[in-house]
Amino acid sequence: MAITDKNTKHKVKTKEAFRKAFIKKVEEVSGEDFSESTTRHQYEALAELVMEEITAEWAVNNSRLHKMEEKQIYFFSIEFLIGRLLKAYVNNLGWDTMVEETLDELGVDYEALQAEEHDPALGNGGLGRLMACFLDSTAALGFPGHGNGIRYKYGLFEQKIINNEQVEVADIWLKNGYPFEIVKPDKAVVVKYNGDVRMEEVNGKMQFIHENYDPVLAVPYDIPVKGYRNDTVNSLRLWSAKPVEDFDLSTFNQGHFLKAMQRKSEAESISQILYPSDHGFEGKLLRLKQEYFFVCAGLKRIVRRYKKHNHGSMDGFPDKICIHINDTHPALCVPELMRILVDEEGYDWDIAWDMTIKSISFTNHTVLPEALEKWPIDMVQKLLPRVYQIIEEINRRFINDMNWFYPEQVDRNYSMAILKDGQVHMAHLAIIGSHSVNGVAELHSKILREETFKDFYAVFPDRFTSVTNGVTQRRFMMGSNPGLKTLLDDTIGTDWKKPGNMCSLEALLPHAEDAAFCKKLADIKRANKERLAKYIKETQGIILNPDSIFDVQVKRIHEYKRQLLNILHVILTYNQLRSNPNADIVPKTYILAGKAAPSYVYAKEVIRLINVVADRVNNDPLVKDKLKVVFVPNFNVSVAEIIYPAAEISEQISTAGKEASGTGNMKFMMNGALTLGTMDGANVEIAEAVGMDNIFTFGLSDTEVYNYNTHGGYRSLEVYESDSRLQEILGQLINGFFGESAGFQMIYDSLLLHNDTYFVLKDFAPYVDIQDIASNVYRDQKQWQKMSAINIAHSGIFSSDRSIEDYEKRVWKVK
Ligand code: HBZ
Repeated sequence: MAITDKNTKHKVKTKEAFRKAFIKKVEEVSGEDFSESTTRHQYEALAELVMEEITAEWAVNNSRLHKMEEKQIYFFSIEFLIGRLLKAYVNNLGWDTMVEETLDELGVDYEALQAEEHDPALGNGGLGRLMACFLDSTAALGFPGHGNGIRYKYGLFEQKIINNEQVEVADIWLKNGYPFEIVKPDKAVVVKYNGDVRMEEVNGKMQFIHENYDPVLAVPYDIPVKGYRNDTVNSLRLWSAKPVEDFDLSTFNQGHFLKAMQRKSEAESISQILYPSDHGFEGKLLRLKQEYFFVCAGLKRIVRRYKKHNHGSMDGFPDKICIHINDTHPALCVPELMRILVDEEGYDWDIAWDMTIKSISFTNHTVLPEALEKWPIDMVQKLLPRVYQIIEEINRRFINDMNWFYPEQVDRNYSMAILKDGQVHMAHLAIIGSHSVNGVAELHSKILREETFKDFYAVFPDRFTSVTNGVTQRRFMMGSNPGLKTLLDDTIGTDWKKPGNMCSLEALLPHAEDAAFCKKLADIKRANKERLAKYIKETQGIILNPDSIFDVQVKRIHEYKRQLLNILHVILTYNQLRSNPNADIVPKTYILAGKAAPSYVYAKEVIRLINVVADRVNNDPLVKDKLKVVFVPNFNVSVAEIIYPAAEISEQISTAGKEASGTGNMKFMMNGALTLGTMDGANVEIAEAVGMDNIFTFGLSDTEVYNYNTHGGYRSLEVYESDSRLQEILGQLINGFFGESAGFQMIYDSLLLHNDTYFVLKDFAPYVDIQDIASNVYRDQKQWQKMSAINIAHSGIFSSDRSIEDYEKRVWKVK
């Protein structure tokens, strides 16, 4: 039942209709009178009403899709970190005021109701969250674009901090059901693993027969992606693995019950768990199965739909379909599409290859060598025998062509092979099989061209492009910072909220000089800080001083992101305050959060250090109110939405050249925080946008880091020996200062014995200096608020609407 006024063409949601429908729905889901209902029932009722409204529009969109009038974009990604959806749906439907007012009148706590939704953690961090922002923007701009991934039974672990250490707890996100998905068993497909391939002549043509394989059923669950106040509803399709038959009956009948059950659990294990590492490649067979699983299932449905529309033919496929692969996890799209075109559709190799390249585009998200996917050849060959043969043929032809065109560069040619050193190089496969390769910020794309993929760039210069990331302002600004949204509406009108129009925020610039406007901006920040302080008090029992600067670093814990640099500086401040408790310093609260991969021992040590320092500092009466340190456990999208609006300093302090883009930096900026960071990733573009006077930058440049690294690194011991502050701090890490059992030898050794790979000590002094400068600017609140306003005014280009428009123009060319 859609809540509509039947007399008008447009859907009109009246408050009264909504109120009645809501009460009725609560009574239906609870079986009780409304007055007896729980928050859970109220959540379920609102979720159902929202879904009823959206699915009606979804059906219309899907039938449009079947007609293939427009080119369709498919995002293939092993992660989609979508966050809670209820409020986003309500806002995108334009129901927000109606819902807020009605619930208020009914005495229903809307925030508590929203908190009933389990935040689906189907991603690790940046790469997965980017996909969610892109889906939101694609729908907001009215483009037909859909996600294709895996419906993990367990998402990213829940992080608890026990005795200062990270403890991982399973994330059972589906335990109470999930109201925003629709399972489509009729659209299930079979994915084939293992087995043998043989050739057979059929009607005078050689055919490849794949037999004795292990079949797994891929069942799609669709989640609607509703555009902001328009009539677009796209889909996020997540695949769940099931055994083809629940029991292998023949085995079962022979009494081999355990074997039958084993097959079932082997099939189900494919979509059981999200791998919790965000920048590491582990090479596990199960992960390879996952990669082929969503690639094979996704392509099957796309091809089936296309052929249905195109009278059974795949001709013209690249004119209507873009397959966009999010890093290399879906790179098997290249051989799988070739397999479909050559083996199943009977195209000649060259034609099929041309179609494949034209259909596929590839985004790289990191230059860290440990994240590069390289699968052992024998693993791929055994698991995917026919796909492997095709990879071999792609590789053979590629090397042949290269040796033909560049006979004098045979070594270089072989270094670009897909198959070498006994491994399948997935990035090479992705580049060779795509028409477009992009990095996610200007600097990152430059590093791809000049270092990581420089040989490929020399051969395919036209394939390389750059699209700077963006984030959806509808979740991270309008949704999470309603005070700021209202202030902007009142100051410059509401047009900035229109999809694709966020750059019109520049109209704020003249107001940056206006004391009354800046006062309002400061009041909003203050209220957001109080909201965060309340959350931290309730969840951790720590009391924050909202008059202190909120200095925030929230992101995955990784050596290259240098949370260590941050905490070493906190220790320095603590030491300074201990020796002079009356020092005239601007009170500061350091807020950190983030998960470490469970097997990443060093990152977990950093978490322990942060928590140990926090314990010590927060319990020392000497520094009371001047210095606080909080590690917020279980950082996820919902926690992020409370933190970003409350931040005043955004810490973006990665070793230059390592952070491909960063997207948290953008979320902070659009909420008025000032960036304190290195010239890395998209920080460089933030600096360009706001001007060097409105950002705090420090540290080595990417070129300096590169030069050190190509000359064997730098001597961290020299820096240590010349800086007494570092000597004291590093000494404290190992001399029992933080308690008998709280030594940090591993961190100490990494900095001094192993030569400080991430240049923490090298950047320490400039970091301390820039922190001092930032604190001093904060003393001048007028200046600070002006800088904050300028940051907001220039944040428009970091909307994912802009990113999607860039992809459209540079890569997909949908129009
Ligand atoms: O992707 C992140 C980048 O670190 C971040 O700078 C960027 O903003 C974001 C979105 O583009 N990357 C990841 O989250 N993960 C990976 O890049 C990755 C790549 C290959 C793997 C595992 C992780 O095997």
